[in-house]
Amino acid sequence: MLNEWVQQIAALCQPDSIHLVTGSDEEARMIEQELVASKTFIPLNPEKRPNSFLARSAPDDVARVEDRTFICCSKQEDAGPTNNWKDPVEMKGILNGLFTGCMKGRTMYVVPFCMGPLGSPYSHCAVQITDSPYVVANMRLMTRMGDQALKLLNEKAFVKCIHSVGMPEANVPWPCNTKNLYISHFPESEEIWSFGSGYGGNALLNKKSFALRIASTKARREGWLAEHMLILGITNPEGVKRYFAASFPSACGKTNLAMLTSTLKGWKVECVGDDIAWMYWADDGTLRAINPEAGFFGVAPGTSYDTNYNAMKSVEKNAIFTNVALTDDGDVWWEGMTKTPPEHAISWLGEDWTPASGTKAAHPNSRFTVSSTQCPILDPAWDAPSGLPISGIFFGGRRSSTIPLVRQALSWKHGVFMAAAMSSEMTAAAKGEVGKLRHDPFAMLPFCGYNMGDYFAHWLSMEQSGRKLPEIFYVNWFRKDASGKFLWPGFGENIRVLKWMFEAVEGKVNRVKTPIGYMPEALDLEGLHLAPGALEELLAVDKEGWKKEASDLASYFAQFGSKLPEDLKKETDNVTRAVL
Ligand code: GTP
Ligand code: SPV
Ligand code: MN
Repeated sequence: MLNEWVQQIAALCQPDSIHLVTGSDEEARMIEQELVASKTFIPLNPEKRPNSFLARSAPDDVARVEDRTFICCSKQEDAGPTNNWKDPVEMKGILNGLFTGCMKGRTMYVVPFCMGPLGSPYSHCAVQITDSPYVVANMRLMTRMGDQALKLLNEKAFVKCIHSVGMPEANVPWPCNTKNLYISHFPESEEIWSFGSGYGGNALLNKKSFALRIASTKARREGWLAEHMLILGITNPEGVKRYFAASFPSACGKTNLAMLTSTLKGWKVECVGDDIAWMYWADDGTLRAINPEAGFFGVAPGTSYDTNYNAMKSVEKNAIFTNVALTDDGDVWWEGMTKTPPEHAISWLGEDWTPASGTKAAHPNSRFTVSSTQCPILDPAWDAPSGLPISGIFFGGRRSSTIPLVRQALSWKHGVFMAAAMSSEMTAAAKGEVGKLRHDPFAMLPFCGYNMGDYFAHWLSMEQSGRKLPEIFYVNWFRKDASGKFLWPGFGENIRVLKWMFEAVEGKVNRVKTPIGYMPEALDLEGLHLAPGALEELLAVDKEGWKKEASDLASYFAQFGSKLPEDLKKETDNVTRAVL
């Protein structure tokens, strides 16, 4: 089956050669050398950062492109108002034209990969065909790929991912074709066709394209959840451990939270995953989560030994860096990595840079790629085939006003409403206007492979008798004061909020009921010095803000028409009434 399909794609793309990727170390070294020869990879100083490389993308291929991302299902209604829809037959016609001969003069790599622990009943297999060795090198760190995955394919159906940078014969460091971008998903035939970009989620089809867009449609059919969520374990001073999953939009804090270094004595966080969770209902009624990935593709800027010690330790060797700056001693640097910037560096654009340049040395969406196994606080059970039981789920966006530091949902329905009502200030993770507030339900706006109204209904349908529903919370680390400074210190101090949620799950009552959910009566702030009045502001119910929030939400929800579940209409009315 695999062979036939590979031959068929090869006949279309006309590569010079075909390379079935095994995942061996020798093969990895060979691909790295090839990438160095083509100047895609700059080897870093082995004394500073062994076996690590820097890649610089084309200046216009730096992030996900949501306006060129398509869901191609037979009925437009199934894609819904928040996705770009194209008729599958029409899209296949366009793609056939673009892919014809698109790999001439290049090698076509065939990458079998497994999302989720090998041998887990919850894992799913796929194969990505790509003409980008950079993609292969990244997938080696981020997925379980090569021979180990090929063995699992057998006769089982696999998701078909086809990717081309769209630049045949090219011998440039970063081939791409950004005039002809198509990141297209066919949920009905479980295919992904991506053309023109070599960057991140546009090209690493294992991640958002498969593990979220295609997987979310599978999950809907089969009664499980494929979510843009980190998974972490929290252990309290008594040694009790609980797992939480949490959803924030792109570049809003998942990797940082998943690797948190606790500032509270006796409390410990361990990392299961930093971006995607697949969750299933087990026979005992618990919700269990696996991390389908095997590595991190994390935001570099802002990452330092102070803010995210464990990420910095993770990338000390065997890492790929994309679009960060190169220091004079052959190491990497990005904004926020050290308090004092280097006196000179080569910017992500390959130009001389000094602190006086007035430009960013690293692109705001520059990233590191590294295997999960290099994370010092990787949970010992991160790879468990049966997944880990989830006690709580929380959501949060980047909101400078209105949304409090933390609150707990009044019920499952209310929790689904809170998540559906999420909005967040846009970041550099996707092409668009950074800082602009937009609705991003469940942090899945760019990643839901079907109608968002149906997705809300799917979440509501999780509430069934015999199930131990996780508690739902909503957080916001990003409130700002009048001068634009963050009111909450964030990072390791977020443990204080995690502690409150952990104890809420255990039934310790330390909360007050408000129109927008339960809020803490008190938080453990020992040893923390907040600005006077900051806590009050962080935990206030801003009536004026919420009035605006509610009316804006009603008009946002209106676009889903009859697809908007009645329960969410009711919840909107409840909040509106309560805050008025
Ligand atoms: P994706 O990989 O795009 O899905 O992003 P993510 O959700 O994993 O975000 P990440 O943890 O990489 O954080 C993105 C940016 O937010 C980084 O620059 C962080 O330094 C910053 N950040 C993360 N957590 C906090 C926090 O608690 N407070 C503040 N102020 N900034 C934070
Ligand atoms: C995100 O944008 O949410 C990411 C990075 O995690 S990417 O893989 O490019 O989607
Ligand atoms: Mn993400």
